[in-house]
Amino acid sequence: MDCPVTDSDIEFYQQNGFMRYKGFFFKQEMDRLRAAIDDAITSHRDRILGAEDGGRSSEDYERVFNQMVNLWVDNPEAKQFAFSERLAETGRRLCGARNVRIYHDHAMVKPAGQQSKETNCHQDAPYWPMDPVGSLSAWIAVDDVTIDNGCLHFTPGSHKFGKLEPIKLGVEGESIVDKMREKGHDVAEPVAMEMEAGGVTFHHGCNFHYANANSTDHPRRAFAVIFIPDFVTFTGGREAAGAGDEMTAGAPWDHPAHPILAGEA
Ligand SMILES: O=C(O)CCC(=O)C(=O)O
Repeated sequence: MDCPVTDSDIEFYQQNGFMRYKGFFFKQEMDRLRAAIDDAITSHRDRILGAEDGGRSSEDYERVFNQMVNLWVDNPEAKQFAFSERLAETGRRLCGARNVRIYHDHAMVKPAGQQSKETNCHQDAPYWPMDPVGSLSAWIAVDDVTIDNGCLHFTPGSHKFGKLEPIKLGVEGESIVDKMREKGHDVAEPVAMEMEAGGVTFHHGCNFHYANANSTDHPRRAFAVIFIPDFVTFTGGREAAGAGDEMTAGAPWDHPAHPILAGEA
């Protein structure tokens, strides 16, 4: 397996809480993934997450993006990417785990044009039933992503603030970076992660990140996979695969809905 991670990548990730790999996948592979996402979104509209999901409550949420989770369960094409050993091994090395499991995958299609809204600056970790922090996302650019169509922006070093209060995604003006600056914290300027289709960024669950509204004429598609390191436990309650009742709060993640994708069992 041709895993791109070097020692200096690991150091960069630990310092900054993100890492970018341009050209991680071939463009032709993204043609397949794009078709799989379009098919999933059009044929399973009932599974698009809306205002009620996980505290992300907002009537405007679908203008931020149309989001669908766990495509891997019934979409073999999407599963090839969600279960990519090279992707998982890259995440595993960056976060320094013995192994990583999948939490869930998700397609995020940011609609084009005037109705599009920004993805507010937020952390992911407050929405995840996990402790300690350390889980991370791999975010695959399925289309070319630019500042204008909603590439991600990461805030260097912000993961070191740890897990903070969740903010309301889709609510105008809600921003974790603004909240922290109002409290007098020194927060770095975010950096834009423009890249062509096939590029992948990895980000720590506590990194502050956002994406602009998509002001172009075409939807912006992304496919992300969240990895749980072996040292992270389940904190109980509701979780994305609906397996929370079959797991033990305070214990390591161990359930067929969250298989190990890289590293030793
Ligand atoms: O794709 C987006 O606009 C936001 C993605 C995001 O917040 C994430 O993957 O954690």
